[in-house]
Amino acid sequence: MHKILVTLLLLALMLIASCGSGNNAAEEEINEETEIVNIQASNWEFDQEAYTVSAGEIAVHLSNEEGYHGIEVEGTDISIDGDGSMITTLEAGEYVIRCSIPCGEGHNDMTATLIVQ
Ligand SMILES: [Cu+2]
Repeated sequence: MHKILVTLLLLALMLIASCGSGNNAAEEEINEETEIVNIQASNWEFDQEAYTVSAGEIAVHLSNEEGYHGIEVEGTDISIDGDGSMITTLEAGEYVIRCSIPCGEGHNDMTATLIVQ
């Protein structure tokens, strides 16, 4: 009887350990120098006209406050649908942020600028 209990306990520990190590790609490590851009989307605008960051590694977070939107940043590999995050490296410049999901009448007005200095 005691052996069975010990076996069950070990199995439980192994399950917990394997869950804990199952990192998904969205949780890539963010180092201290990574700049974070928080973008909030609603119908039909982003919360800022322009977002400014320093060149280098940046983490982009998109959250939908209202409706269902996404972003694409022209000239970069940034593409997020709905709520999500992406890490990428950008050179200095100005990039156009657009909603990537046909979200209704104001869709074409959903643009903003990402300024990388
Ligand atoms: Cu849209």
